[in-house]
Amino acid sequence: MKFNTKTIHGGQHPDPATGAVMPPVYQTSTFAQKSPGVHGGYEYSRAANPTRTALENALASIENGTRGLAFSSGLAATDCVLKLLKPNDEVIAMDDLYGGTYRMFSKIYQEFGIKFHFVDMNDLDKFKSLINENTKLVWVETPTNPLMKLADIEAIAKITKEKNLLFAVDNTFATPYLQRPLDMGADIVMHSATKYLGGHSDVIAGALIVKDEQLGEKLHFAQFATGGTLGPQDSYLVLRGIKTLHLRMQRHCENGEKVANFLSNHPKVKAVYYPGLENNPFYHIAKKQMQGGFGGMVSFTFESGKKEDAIKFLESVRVFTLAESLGGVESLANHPALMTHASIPEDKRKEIGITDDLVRLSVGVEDAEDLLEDLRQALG
Ligand code: P1T
Repeated sequence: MKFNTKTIHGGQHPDPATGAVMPPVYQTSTFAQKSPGVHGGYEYSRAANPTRTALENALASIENGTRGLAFSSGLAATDCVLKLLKPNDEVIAMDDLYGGTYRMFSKIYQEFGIKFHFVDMNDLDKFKSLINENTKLVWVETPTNPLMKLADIEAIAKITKEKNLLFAVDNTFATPYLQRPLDMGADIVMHSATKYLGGHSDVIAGALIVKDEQLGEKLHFAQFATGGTLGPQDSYLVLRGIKTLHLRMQRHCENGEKVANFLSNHPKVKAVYYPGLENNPFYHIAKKQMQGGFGGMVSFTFESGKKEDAIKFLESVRVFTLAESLGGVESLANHPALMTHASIPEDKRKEIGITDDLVRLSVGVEDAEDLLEDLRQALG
């Protein structure tokens, strides 16, 4: 099956009881047993629920994995991976990450005795120099949130395989429509399904997908034992979102390119961060590992370098909505330093380039002319 067909049919079957084409929302916490321990595969919804199973099968299908797991949020999915580690283990992570992921690593798991190194994964020598006998996990976002940096998944996977390390890729920004990390050698794909997979800004959800069945079993055990599972109604919403992922992503990419080009030619704009621009330092990696476009996320800074200009712009947008999150059909605008990445200390933010005049746009699927006109008036 090809990708677009998989978004609709991957791992899906009509409901065996009624023939319903969409899976019913099995809004139940528990399942009747014939005799103690004798049941039809479902006993308690924290362990498994048929609506969540339908979503998990779809997730595995679109990422070319063997097992998908659905969580109550993207951070719950990340948290589950960290539960594979023990005190004194070390993690090497991309230096640019969603603020909440950085917060979990540095404020929660560091306290449990796990050591984190944050590094630009494009410097493979630096990355290799940090690997030691305690290193267990490598964590990257590509493209990163919010600076749209890319990491070469194949090149990193070659090293992690050699050194026997787990390699997880947060594929939230690209989605499997553009890039399938498991096919490039990653061990775990993570999603904030709140974003493009759900696609309609109406649900908080997360996902993990793996190829290795044993690893899938370990992650499922950690999820079941600690409880961050997705409810049936929310599972249904994400599953419904996935069915139009390919259609939405196509338009997100078209509009993203138009917005990036518009901003690149605007006199008030200094830098535009979008991997689809030919002068972008990550363009060659994007061409290699992303197929079908470059996504709908665009960040930019102001020629003036002033925070006030970014705030004025964000207060002036009308079609874009000033809000956290991304990946829904509607366009959103965000100020990372004050909003999504405020949990990263100011000196760290400055060090990696999250300046106070940085604005991040999640370009939606509206008519591009309306989006460009909105940007024109807000910049004006
Ligand atoms: O919000 P949640 O579903 O828990 O997902 C966390 C998360 C993980 N990874 C990436 C790349 C993300 O962007 C996020 C959530 N991000 C936002 C809410 C945001 O506005 O950037």
